[in-house]
Amino acid sequence: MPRRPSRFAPIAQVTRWTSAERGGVDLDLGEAVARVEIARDGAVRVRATTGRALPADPSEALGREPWRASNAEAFALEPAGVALAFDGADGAARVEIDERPFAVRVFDRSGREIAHLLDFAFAQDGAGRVALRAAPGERWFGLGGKTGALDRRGRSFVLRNRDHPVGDRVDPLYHSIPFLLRLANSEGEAARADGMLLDGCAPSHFDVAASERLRVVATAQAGGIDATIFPGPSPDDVLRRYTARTGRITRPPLWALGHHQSRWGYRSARDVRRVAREARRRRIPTDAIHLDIDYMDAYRVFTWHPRRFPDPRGLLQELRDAGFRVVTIIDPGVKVDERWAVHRDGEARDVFLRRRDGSPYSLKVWPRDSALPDFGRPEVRAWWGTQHEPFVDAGVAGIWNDMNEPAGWKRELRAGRLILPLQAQDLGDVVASDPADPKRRVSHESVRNAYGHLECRATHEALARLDPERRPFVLSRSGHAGIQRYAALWTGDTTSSWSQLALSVRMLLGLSVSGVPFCGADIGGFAGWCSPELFARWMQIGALYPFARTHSMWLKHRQEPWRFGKRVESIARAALELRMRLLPYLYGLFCEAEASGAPVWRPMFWSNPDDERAGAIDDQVMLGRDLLVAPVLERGARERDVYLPAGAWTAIDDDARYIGPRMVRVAAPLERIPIFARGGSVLPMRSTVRHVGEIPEEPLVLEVYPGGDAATVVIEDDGESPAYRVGMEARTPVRLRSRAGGRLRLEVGGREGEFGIDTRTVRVAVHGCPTPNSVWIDAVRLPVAGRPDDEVGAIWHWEGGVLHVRWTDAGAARSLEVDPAP
Ligand code: MIG
Repeated sequence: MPRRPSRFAPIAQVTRWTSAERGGVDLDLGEAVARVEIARDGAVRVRATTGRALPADPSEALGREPWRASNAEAFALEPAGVALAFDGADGAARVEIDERPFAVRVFDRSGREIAHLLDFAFAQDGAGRVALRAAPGERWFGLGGKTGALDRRGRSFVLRNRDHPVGDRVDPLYHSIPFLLRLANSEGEAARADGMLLDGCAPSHFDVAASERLRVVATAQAGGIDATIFPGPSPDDVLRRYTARTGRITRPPLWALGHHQSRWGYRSARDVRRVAREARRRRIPTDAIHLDIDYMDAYRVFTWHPRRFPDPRGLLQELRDAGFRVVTIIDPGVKVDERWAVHRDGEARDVFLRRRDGSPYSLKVWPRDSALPDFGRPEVRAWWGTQHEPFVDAGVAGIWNDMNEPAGWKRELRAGRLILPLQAQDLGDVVASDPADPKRRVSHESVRNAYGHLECRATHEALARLDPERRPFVLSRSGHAGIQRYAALWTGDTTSSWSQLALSVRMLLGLSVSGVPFCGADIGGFAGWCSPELFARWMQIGALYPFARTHSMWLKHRQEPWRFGKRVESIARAALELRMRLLPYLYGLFCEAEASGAPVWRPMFWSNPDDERAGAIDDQVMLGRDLLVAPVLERGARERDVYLPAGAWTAIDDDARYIGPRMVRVAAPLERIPIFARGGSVLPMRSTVRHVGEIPEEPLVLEVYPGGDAATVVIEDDGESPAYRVGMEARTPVRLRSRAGGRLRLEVGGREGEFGIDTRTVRVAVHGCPTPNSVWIDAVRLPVAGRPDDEVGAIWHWEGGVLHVRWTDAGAARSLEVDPAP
């Protein structure tokens, strides 16, 4: 909606301050008030607004976790000002408030300034603005999946959820995450990271040192200023604190980590069956099939087309038997249709958004005129959730929430199946419930960015309620800070182009550092024509997206992995088989995200914040701590330069070893995506399967890359239910001690936890291992190729630089020692 620019009046000074309870200080700013608080983990929240009412606590972005107040006490500073300090086991911060002009400075435990907020200003229409100092040399990341370079510095961004095709420079797009992660490298000091959330579900604007080189200016269109500073010093620390506030993902069901096959245009049950059959016949690992809007009856949500999908329950059962889960799309728009129960019921319960004058509101979406639920009210969310019951009951495994910016149009053209939106419609005069205070009606615009988030909340909570034995899976296009609690995000309508393949990597890294670990882009690109080569390259990296879904638009050619010829089909198979083999490692990363907020995809600077070269790289990805992925993103390229940070790195396909930091040029024939394992790592893997429900031939393989020490925990559970939360999981601690050319020791601890695992064979593969002199298990020297039923239950053999040890695993602790040849 075109808005008149707000007229800002600056805040001059603090006229009075008083200690607030629970570790804060209240400031009287004349026309405005502010409160500054320190949480027990060192996060600092600065709220300021005109009028008397501070922005609500908790806001919708925030988890249900209450603010963990510290006992910081305010004290006067000489000659003027006020300070607040706290130092505890989980964190520390000191805040100094300048009285004239009003400014807030935040210092971390070591006394370094990590934020300097100044130039607070407010407008009569409720808008608020604040500036942050940006020192030279700092990099600023975040704001979700924005286009352009991963480092946001030097550009301005709008955060207003919008349905618009992805373009290399398009802004804004579907989701809005007003969170920035700053990385400061200063001469002679260790690098440090910190973060800032500008909370609020009103649209906002970020000028990231674009108009002024040393200043980031954040403007919120409504709700005043609600900024929280999250101290580091490491990027992991920042995300741990940020997600302690905005919430974390819970473990997805294991099938959701498999490959999803989707297309706008799976028009009938027959079509879907055919896709499923082909995937199995061709051994293309696939766990889920998505049904786009085609399955519905005249695009009415929660319906099935009676002729094209006559027996959904039967279809879903049949697919389930073949190892596929089905995810159905649900748009928020409810067809305005007096003869249809869902709409009638919604009307009767007054769940839909209305115009300011109280009249019903509708906009055009696929089912023509549609009404939009007012998700800010808990009873509306509950009503929406209830609509899912027949779907869950029929066996639908997950829900895909599209069009939830929300999107719709004013005018359209229809010709057969073709619907051409002509003019986007904004919800200009629509009123919505304020999610932070549902009794209050506010303009939709002022809470717009939370719309899709709230829909996903309704959906996630409904799935958890309707089927408590299963973990919910929700996929969303729109989102807000905190969306990770409810849904995975995908990047929307991309085009099949090389530049958008590269862009997808940056967008997903952007989302990852913004607290959304479960994210993906349409493999192959949504619109446009995808060449076989592009598909092969897209699949190679797409199979390593945290969320891996092949999807495309109905007007284009079919884009299943077998549509591009035999060669590309086997490339796709290999890529997805690698994903299947990596599943234990990948699942471990999701468990980590649940426990600490750490992203699954990490930019190169993540574990190397001091390495300035790493900070500038956004065409490589760390999949967790130990795998460096260098996708090929250029047409025709058959080699690429890879930046390897300090340490030893081993290519996982040919075991070639490199020592970083250095740039290396590696071969990348079409069949290859260069991937390197960190020296000093143990990757839990398994043999491939066609879907995660299948029992792998080798359930656990520990791939060991010597060259340093490592500690990890292999986590296994039923992959399906939330029972892990009450202890139904198995945790196996693994430690590696290894030095170049020296003796290697791998300690696999005894299995802990309630989740039972049948006795099985575990294989350990030690890469880059010279012919061993001797191999010891639990201090017993093993004969070469002994029998599996030997007393220690272990055998070994050596082949091509890799030592393989197999043992019987009944959950007891084991240690492996390898003595290199003299
Ligand atoms: O305006 O449901 O981004 O993935 O296939 C198009 C049809 C509506 C947009 C989604 C896309 C989906 C499509 N939807």
